[in-house]
Parts: sequence; structure tokens; C-alpha cells
Amino acid sequence: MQRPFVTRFARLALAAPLLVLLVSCIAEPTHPRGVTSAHAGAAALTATKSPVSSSVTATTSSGARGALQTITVSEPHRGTPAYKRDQWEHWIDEDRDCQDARQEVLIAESRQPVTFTSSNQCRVATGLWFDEYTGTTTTNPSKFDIDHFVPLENAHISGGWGWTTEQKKAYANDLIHPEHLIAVLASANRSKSSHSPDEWKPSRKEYWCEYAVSWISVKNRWSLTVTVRERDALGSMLDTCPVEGPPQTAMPELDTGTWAHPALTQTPQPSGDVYYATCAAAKAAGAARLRRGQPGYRAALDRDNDGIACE
Ligand SMILES: [Ca+2]
Repeated sequence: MQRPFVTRFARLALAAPLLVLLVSCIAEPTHPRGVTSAHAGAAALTATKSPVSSSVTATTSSGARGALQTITVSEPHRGTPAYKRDQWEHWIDEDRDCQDARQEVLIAESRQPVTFTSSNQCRVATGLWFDEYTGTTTTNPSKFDIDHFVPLENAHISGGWGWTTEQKKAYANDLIHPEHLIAVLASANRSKSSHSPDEWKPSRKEYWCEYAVSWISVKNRWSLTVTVRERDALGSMLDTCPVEGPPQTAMPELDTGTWAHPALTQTPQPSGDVYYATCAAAKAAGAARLRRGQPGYRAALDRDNDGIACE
């Protein structure tokens, strides 16, 4: 049975009564992977090394508009050192499970269980990905890049140039925040390049609201600056948000023929199971808290193991 196809920003979706995700459905204790492992694996890195701001976090359009007002407006300085991509090491394998950050994002964002190129499960072979920028769907990961939502070069000129090597590495491999690294069509990523929203916007206009919310969230979290033109462009993009409530992303119908891949080696969750990839998804669906035994409860969401997840 085809399952609902949900946005990666499930936390923003108001309409979906149940967010049934097929992302990384299979948990293996000896080889955790997917959303949970990606987040857990990067937690230590970001918690200890990143200059993450503790100020306003933008998760809604109104929150983003407020957060945008708090971001320092600054034009790039003439004396800013030249950007050198090799100073921003990626993709690292922070949790040393042999899946680097690119693989972790592919696994986390696949709309169906992934397959791997070999039994060591280090590299993804197939899955199902949706590019928010263009609306393109693929089962072939080589067609997708992992995009730094706020590109490394833009982070550099908006304050990141002063970070330490470790801070740059933390930024370049941030798996904690689902909007920081996203899988998108390679050609869209290359078209975007290091451009800011005043220079480049996704062709899929219905994504502009969410794009601006995410961009502001990253800039805010990492205490990066915006230019005047960038700030104004973000404001215009937020104008496309729904008047009431947080932004929602309408997910196009999938061609059902792309769902069943003959190379699938993993078993999807039994039909009818409820799966929340993150606590944010559970909360967005109005399901949190989740008690042990309830649909959607799983140990990975109950980190203090007290029987109540997503407290
Ligand atoms: Ca890893």
C-alpha cells in the first residue's frame, strides 16, 4: 500500500494527522543509521565545538520573521580572507559507523528504506529522494548532491571566516538540524552554488516560504550575518507563507512505479505501523508524548529510557 509522502519538514506540517515515514525503518543495534544515528552521531560534535547561537530559533514563518530581525546585517568586509573550500572539511564520519555525512543524509531523507552497495552498509545504492528545489524524484543517489543549505562560501563571508578549523568542520557536517544539509538534485545544487536568496531561489516557488525559514534558522543558529539585499529577499520569500500558522509544503503525488524497487533488501515496517523519524515529527502530528506501547513509540526517541518518548 502506498503511504503518504511527507515533507522532510514534518514539524511544519499542520494538516497531516499521522506522519508515517518510511525513513530508515529498520533499526540494527550494532549498526544504527538513519535520522536517529545521524542526529545522535553529530550531537557531540555540535554540542562541544560549534558556535551555535542560543537565541531565537526559527521554526515557523512568524518565528522566522522575528528571528530575521535579530540577525546582524552586515556587508562582506574588504579584508575578509579568501574562501578556501578545503578549510571546510566534509564529509566526515563523526560517529564512525562507516557512513559519512553524505550517506547519513541520504539515509535520513530517503522516503523508502535504502539499499547499500555492499553488506558493510557504508554506501547507499538506492532509495527514494525528493528534491524540494525542483520537485524532482529519483531512486539513484548519484543524481543528488547534499547541499549545505547556507553554502559554505556564504557562511564564510557572513562570519564563518573567523571560525576555527573545528568549528568549520562542525558546520560543514551538521547532522543535528534537518534543514542544515539536504539532498537535492545535483544540477539544482550547482545552480545554487554559493548564492544567497537575493541571487538564487528554487524554481519551485511553493518551497520559497520554507526555504526562507530554513535559511534564517541556519543563519540565526550559527550567528551568521545577512546583507541588506539578502535580508530583503528573505522577507519577500516569507511573504509567500500562509497567512495563518506555519508554512506547509504540498508534496506532489509520486509515480507509484518508483516505489517498488527490485533491489530492495530491507523489509519495510508492517503496514499500519506509525513511524516518527524525529520527536519534532511526532510533535507536529500532535502525538507527543509517546508512551511505551503506543503507536509510534520507539526506544530511539526515548533517550532517558523512562518509557516516555519526546517529553
Ligand atoms: Ca556516520
